[in-house]
Amino acid sequence: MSSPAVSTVPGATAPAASPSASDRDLANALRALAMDAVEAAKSGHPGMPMGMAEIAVALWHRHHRHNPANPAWPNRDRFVLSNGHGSMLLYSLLHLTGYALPMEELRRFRQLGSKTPGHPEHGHTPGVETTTGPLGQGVANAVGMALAERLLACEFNRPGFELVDHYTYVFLGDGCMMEGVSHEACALAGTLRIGRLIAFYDDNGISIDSEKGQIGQWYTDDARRRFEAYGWQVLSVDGHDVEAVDRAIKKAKRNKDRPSLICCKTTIAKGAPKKANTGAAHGAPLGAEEIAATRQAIGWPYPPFEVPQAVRDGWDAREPGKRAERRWNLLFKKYAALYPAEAAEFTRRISGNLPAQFREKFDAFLADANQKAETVATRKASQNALEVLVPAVPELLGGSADLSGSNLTIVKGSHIVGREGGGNYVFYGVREFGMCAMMNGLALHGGFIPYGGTFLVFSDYARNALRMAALMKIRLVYVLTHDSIGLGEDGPTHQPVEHASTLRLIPGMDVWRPCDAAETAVAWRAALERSKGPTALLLSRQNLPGAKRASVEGIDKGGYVLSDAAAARGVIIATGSEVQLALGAQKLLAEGGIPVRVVSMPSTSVFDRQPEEYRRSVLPDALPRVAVEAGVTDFWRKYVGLDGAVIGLDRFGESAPAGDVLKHFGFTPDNVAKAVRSIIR
Ligand SMILES: Cc1ncc(C[n+]2csc(CCOP(=O)(O)OP(=O)(O)O)c2C)c(N)n1
Ligand SMILES: [Mg+2]
Repeated sequence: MSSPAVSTVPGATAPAASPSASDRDLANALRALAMDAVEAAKSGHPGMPMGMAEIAVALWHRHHRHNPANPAWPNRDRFVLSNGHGSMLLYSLLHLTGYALPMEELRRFRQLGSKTPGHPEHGHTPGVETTTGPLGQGVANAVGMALAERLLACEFNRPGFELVDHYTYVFLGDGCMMEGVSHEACALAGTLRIGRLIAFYDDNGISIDSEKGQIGQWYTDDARRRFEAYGWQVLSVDGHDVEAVDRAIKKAKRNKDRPSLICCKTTIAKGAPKKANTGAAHGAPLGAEEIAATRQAIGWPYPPFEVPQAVRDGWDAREPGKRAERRWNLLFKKYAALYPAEAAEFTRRISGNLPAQFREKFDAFLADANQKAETVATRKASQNALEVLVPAVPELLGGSADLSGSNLTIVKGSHIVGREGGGNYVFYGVREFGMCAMMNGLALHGGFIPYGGTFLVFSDYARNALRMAALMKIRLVYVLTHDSIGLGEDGPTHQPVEHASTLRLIPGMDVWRPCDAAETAVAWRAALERSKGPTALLLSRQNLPGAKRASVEGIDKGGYVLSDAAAARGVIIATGSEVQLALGAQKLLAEGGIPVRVVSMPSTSVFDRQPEEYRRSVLPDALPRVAVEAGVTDFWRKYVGLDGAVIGLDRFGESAPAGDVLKHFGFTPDNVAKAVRSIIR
């Protein structure tokens, strides 16, 4: 399109031409907003946004395809700020391109109730694709998002209909590079040849330690060779040269079967006369004097939080965004006419709704499992459930951190994701943290419910990703097997003792430790139906007898009376493999004339969410309580009170056959019965 001709009539007053903003202005707007917002907040990180401003111009102004009016458009490019401390860069971009993030919110950076928290929070600020700040995880999230893109494209694209064909862009700094999780996820991204993933490394030679923050004392990796070794395409540019970055992005975009790393040499706090290239600019306000000097140096005469209209117009992405989505909507309409079933399925998948009749189908399996009451390990019961779930719920995307045969996460309907094409099962390799952080990205992308397995004891390796999933309230399922000393011979390195309790302490994490096949099936159902949060399934290695219950009623309440006794004088609360001990103790006590109730408590958080009346009906105030769980005891005090007893393990386990270990530590019906006798009144 040609621009309208401007005729100059001598003597006539021509309307003041609004010159379009230069790249320099676009970048300086980002610089100014970052330094001013940090100054206003008296805290924050101005250096990174100032140093990555030109990279942001090249990407967001020339390539990033998104619609500020609809942050949920399924085929938008994804953008992840893995160096989340530079949050002001993202907030400025979202504000300037036209998201519902008014300047008022930038003025309130880091204040209570603002939309601009210290680090970007998904679900809180429109356009923030994932919560970042814990360094390294954003990169892994991005790998997950890019993998989701590829798998969805394989499943839904048809000739002439590239329904899913977006890119995933991620900014990262030295901190993300140093974090081990970036190795885990990026290595796998290289192996799986996840294309359409483009990472921008803010190579500024600065992080925090030492007076000047000069990184050479603690970080001298050759990032180029490192990523080449992973199988990435690696490009190097001057990060302050918009044209060079633009060319690199074009090249990266053309390479569709390899991820790309663009190493951008930058100067932290570029533009600040005294503080550029110093550690001082990393995480503290520049100060009024330096800010004034910076304005002078970069040629930005405007007051804080004021952006001239031409620069605003330059950044405004609402029109192109609207057009991009409109084009896609048209494409989708034509697709729907030709492929109505696929279109309906795509819409459902993106919406996050489970398939119709999910419950009916699954509940038939559940009722059957309850009736059969087979003796199986709960990890095996989980696999049995997955045999039904995987074909019925195609959004399930499984995997394991190299323990598929132990976690029993793989089923007949599992198709392994390889170097190309689709699949629904990922061999993540021995990368627990990478796996879980990737799962966050997969879930955030939409279209998938990821589940991934490892030993419960190694959930620690991944813990911060679990915490982030809970913080973001996203749906995914951790299959954590070998859930106690009952795993036996592998010994204390492999025997979790504190893990069940510590996972329960993560706000928003639902933990299930089922006692048999029926409880395991209910746990799976609850995990999938819970659209707003992650679930951890803690499963036994060893066989467990099926409990006898007339119906599965009550299991979904997290805690229920499994076996009652008339005129009960106490309650035994147990989880998982210890439920059978409780039942054994109940029998022994009954023989001795002491009737007790047994409560199975597979999920404490779910139980805690029940109405008080229900909770009191299961755990009547008047009855003394004993809790049994092969793990640390503290957590159970809240259920048994100071007068109750807890049979647990406040030390590490031992290497020996499972039966011997359990007996050695007192996990016997006899011992449970003894504890009950000691507390009944
Ligand atoms: C997992 C984790 N550890 C530590 C921190 C604290 N931290 C925030 S930024 C930073 C240094 C990051 O350096 P770099 O990525 O080079 O950022 P730059 O100073 O260049 O902006 C550290 C250690 C964190 N946010 N996350
Ligand atoms: Mg740095």
